[in-house]
Amino acid sequence: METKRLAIAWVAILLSFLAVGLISTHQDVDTSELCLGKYYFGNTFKINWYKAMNYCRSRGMFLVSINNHAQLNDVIRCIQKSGHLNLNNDLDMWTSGNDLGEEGQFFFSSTGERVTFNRWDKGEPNNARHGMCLYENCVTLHFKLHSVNYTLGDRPCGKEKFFMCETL
Ligand SMILES: [Ca+2]
Ligand SMILES: [Ca+2]
Repeated sequence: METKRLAIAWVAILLSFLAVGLISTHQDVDTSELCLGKYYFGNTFKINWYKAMNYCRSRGMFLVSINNHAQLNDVIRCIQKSGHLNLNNDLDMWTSGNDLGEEGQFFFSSTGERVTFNRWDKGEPNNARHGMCLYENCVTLHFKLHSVNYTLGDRPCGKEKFFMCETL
């Protein structure tokens, strides 16, 4: 009797593992459709930073983190490949960088890494004030033709912008 109960318990455990396996398979990203098998450039609609985080997670991905030159070069390749800059002179795109946890302490929330890549635009991050008590706590990658060359800056998190997701 005891053995039978144990067997049933084991089967139940096995089935639950299988179920979890099926669910995670379902959420797996089709990397063949991604730029460099890794990046999704969200340049068809603008959303605020929080929604960009949710959007990437809902696709089994993460809001992009750019913490070294290799990562930046891949991101730039994907932006160029999209043709976005053929039609637009500038781009301000959400990354997962933010100082929401503590003012002035910037982390990429998708990886948990501190922002160590010194790619800040001149005068950034400046935690600029917008209105009564709204400051800048979320990080974009910024490009502007003939002036800003893919640099980081802090912006108000509620502002709607393009974004990029990545697989980790
Ligand atoms: Ca800030
Ligand atoms: Ca700023």
